[in-house]
Amino acid sequence: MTTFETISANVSAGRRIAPDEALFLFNSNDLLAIGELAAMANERKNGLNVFFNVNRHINPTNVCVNRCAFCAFSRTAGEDGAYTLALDEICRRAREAEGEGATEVHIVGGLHPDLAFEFYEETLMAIRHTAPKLHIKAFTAVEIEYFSRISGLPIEQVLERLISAGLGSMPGGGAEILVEEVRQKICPEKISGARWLEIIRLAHLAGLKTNATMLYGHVETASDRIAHMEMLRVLQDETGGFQAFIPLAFQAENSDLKLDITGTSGLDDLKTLAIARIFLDNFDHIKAYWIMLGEKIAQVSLAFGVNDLDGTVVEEKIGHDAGAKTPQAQTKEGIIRLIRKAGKIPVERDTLYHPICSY
Ligand code: V47
Ligand code: SF4
Repeated sequence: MTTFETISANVSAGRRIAPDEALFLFNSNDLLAIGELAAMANERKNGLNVFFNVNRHINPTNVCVNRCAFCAFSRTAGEDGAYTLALDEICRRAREAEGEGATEVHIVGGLHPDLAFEFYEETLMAIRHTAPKLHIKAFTAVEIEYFSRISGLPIEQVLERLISAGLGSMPGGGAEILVEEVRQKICPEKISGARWLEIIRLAHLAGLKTNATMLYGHVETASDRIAHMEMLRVLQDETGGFQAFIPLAFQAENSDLKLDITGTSGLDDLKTLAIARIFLDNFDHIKAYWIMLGEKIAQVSLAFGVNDLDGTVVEEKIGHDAGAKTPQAQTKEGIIRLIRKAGKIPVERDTLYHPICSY
């Protein structure tokens, strides 16, 4: 029989916990006990170090043919508020980021009906030319699949060409909840969960590191969250290509999902991050994205198994179009302060988790 004591014994001994044990934790409200287990699992991997990076997000376009029901960021071409940045403007932002000490640019956008695959290659090449010190983390598995469709090239060739053009790694977006029944409700036009996993698998085989996200706090159940994490854990066993797992707290404003909620609760946020740390024993990093969590919950999460705080960001559209009340940027000093005041050691990292400097 599963009890908290049997789970605790497994985690203490460094044994992997089973999906039904994760469900037991989701059904428990003993947040502090769950947090203590997660903190133990994290300290074993990372000690007191908490990573952060100095980065800038750029969303080249919000025009998207998918129009996922949860997404308040996307627009149809020609609609009020639709935008597409010129290549010059993308480069200007990248150059500015590099000048301000960023080491990474994070680029994701909508699936534009009229831009050719070559535009994305040119974007990478132009950034590499204009801001050569920046690592380019760009394009979700959903975008990669779209590039394959619009170019007629197989996924392997799309990845190869993007890598040649300067792609350094991929973010973890587009995963949402990988369970098909949930996807049909929140993003029926999006690639299936199985296809998302397959593209990430091919990216890992091509030598790219990626992250994995989980959009939670909408129609999904605790079992769906566990099934999602289980699929990631299986793929990670095979490829080892995931760096960080990032739960994304759903921001409910301006979404077409008619839900009776205004957002996730602090208790659910912390429990989800802590259970992720315990369950995903083969992931080195659990990242708190303060944009969606709020700075205070993100800071408290450092005592609940989290070891990475993302990031300086500078300009954020996806969460803020959906009502996020956080600022759009953090200074490096602000992040260092949040981590220090949580009793941890701030470590600036590059995208691939090489330490740059401890504070
Ligand atoms: O895929 C969209 C999510 C993702 C909403 O890999 C929403 O380092 C909450 O993936 N409420 C894009 N989330 C952002 C993303 C990301 C962010 C930070 C770091 C990394 C990384 C990746 O944003 C989308 C979708 O899952 N999203 N709408 C919303 N209303
Ligand atoms: Fe498009 Fe991504 Fe928004 Fe879905 S979540 S509508 S794919 S931008």
